[in-house]
Amino acid sequence: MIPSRLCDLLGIQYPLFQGGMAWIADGKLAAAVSNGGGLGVVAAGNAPGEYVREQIRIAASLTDKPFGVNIMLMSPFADEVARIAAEERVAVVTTGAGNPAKYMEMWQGADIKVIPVVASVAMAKLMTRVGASALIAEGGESGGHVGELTTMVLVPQVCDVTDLPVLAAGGIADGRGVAAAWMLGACGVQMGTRFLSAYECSIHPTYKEKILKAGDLATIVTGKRLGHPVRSLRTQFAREYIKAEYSSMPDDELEELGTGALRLAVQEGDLQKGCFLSGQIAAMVKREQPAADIIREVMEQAETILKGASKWVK
Ligand code: TUI
Repeated sequence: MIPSRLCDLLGIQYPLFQGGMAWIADGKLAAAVSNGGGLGVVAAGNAPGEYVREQIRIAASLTDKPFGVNIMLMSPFADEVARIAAEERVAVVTTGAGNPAKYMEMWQGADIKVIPVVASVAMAKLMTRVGASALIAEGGESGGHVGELTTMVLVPQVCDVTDLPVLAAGGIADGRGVAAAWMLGACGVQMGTRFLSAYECSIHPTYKEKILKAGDLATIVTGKRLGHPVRSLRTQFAREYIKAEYSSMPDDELEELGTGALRLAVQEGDLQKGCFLSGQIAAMVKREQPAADIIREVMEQAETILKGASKWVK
């Protein structure tokens, strides 16, 4: 067992969160992760509030364990989803792609533990000041919307400016990554890409296959010109998007090119027009497994490594 303040804080068995993957992390996946002893998270992504409420209720019907909701703050429905999370009294709200300060009071009033993703030291300080319960320090190895810093560089700097529990995210796929996160000062981890291969993850079979076959250089970051860089698999869509980004195409047309691309990847497996979000660790995802087995395997490997760590010093 690897004891963690996070387990005491949230009443979970393992200090391991499932990332709030837009269009992917539904009530079924979140419940499977929570039933496996981690913290499952329903992703709101760009979906309207009522979809999110439905998924929260599906998760609640499938597990008695705590689970969370991830609110993507760039979503046009962020206000609505933020209110619904409070109404449904989920255990945890995680946030991404922005600053959730304006919702903190409402969530705290509903007894919700707020655990924002931070991609910088400034945001870590601000979130500590406004009453977050823990922080997720996510490096740019992760899939989806990425910040500037790597996990290796971000996690210790975040740990240096907060007394809150810190989870490391980005580039973690197995027990070695978890053990490394502990060495950097984290007391928990969040994994997204590794859960794409979970049996309970209902993405299109083409998406799963692309992840299982991915190599070390399989991902690419697009969208820098528009100010929201996104890491995804290097598919035809990603290559064409990069080309357009470096062309004279106006910003609004470029924005248009990406619209609906996440849904096309997740639901249709559309390799031409879909954007297959993935972290850099895709190459380390090797087989389909139940979510509970993923969690157990990762945490057991981490425990073995951490127990043996003293052999490195004399
Ligand atoms: O949010 C994510 N990953 C995501 S969001 C997403 S959906 C999307 N769709 C289209 C375009 C963009 C996104 C897919 N993947 N990860 C958490 C994360 N948060 N990474 C970086 C940040 C972040 C960035 C800036 C957190 C706070 C922040 O603050 C900015 C500010 O307001 O100062």
